[in-house]
Amino acid sequence: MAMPAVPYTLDGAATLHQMLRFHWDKWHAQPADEREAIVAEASEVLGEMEATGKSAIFSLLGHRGDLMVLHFRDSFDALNEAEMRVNSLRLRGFLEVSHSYLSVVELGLYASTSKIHADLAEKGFAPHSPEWEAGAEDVLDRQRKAMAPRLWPDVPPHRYCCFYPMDRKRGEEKNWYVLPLADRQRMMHEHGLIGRRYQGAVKQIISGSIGFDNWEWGVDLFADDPLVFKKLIYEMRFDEVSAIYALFGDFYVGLRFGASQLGEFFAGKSPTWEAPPVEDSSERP
Ligand code: 76R
Repeated sequence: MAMPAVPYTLDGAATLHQMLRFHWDKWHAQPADEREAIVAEASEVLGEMEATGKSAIFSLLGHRGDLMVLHFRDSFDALNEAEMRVNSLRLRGFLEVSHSYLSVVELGLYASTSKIHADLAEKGFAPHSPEWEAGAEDVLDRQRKAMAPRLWPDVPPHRYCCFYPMDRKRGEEKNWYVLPLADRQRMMHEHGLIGRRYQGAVKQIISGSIGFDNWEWGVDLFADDPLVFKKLIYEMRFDEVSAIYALFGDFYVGLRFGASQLGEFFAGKSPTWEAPPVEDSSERP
């Protein structure tokens, strides 16, 4: 009996990265009291979003934008609401969206997919039959509950963020998508072993973007030392799944700061970072 080739995934927060370019010349042409009022409004609105733990502001290094605003939400509807709140700010008149990325937080279940298939087959269910689908949904539902904190994350409170999109190769010679599930499972296991050695130094959030954006995944790494990004990504390049099957897009590296510091930022200073207080998540829906 041919088993499905697709690994199960657990899908969580709707995720939007907004990369924004700031029009400094236009800004400096504004009277000081206007600028102050515009910053006060932006600090208040973005401060409210930040206090939920689900939105964060970063100062981007380099030419791909001045700011990155990251949002995790419960639905695409809530994500669009966040986007529209940013759009409605007076500050938006000085900001141009230089790039954005839409994805959904994803936990790939390479480790357990073949076990789930084997259990269902042992019960005599045919792949994709209603009993098969119901049995799989049962297991996934339990995993979804156990993994809830990782599926619905707050933005990790670290100073540096490294975001980039990725594909798995679909070439004539090397094609991830035609490999047997067992081979992909083995390679993803080895990938995970490297990653686990960086636990504590880096927090990674993988989001899936097939059907949503131009690449297949978004990778977010958060750390208090930016060199950790280079070391981790370099080490992974030598690992089979990255060496052969990984394709990368543009990298965005940002420094986190608080909405209350927007005044400093728009006065041309690089704000320092102190993790802002976040409302107790147990009080949130
Ligand atoms: O079995 C396991 O333990 C693996 C858990 C795991 C999955 C499923 C995992 C662990 N990742 C997974 C999926 Mn990852 N990851 C990246 C990059 O690829 C590169 O060379 C660089 C980009 C980094 C730095 C990284 C870090 N990972 C994925 C996927 C989806 C692929 C798919 O489903 O086919 C991609 C594209 C991807 C890429 N990964 C880890 C890390 C780290 C640090 C870990 C360990 C996390 C931990 O255990 O706490």
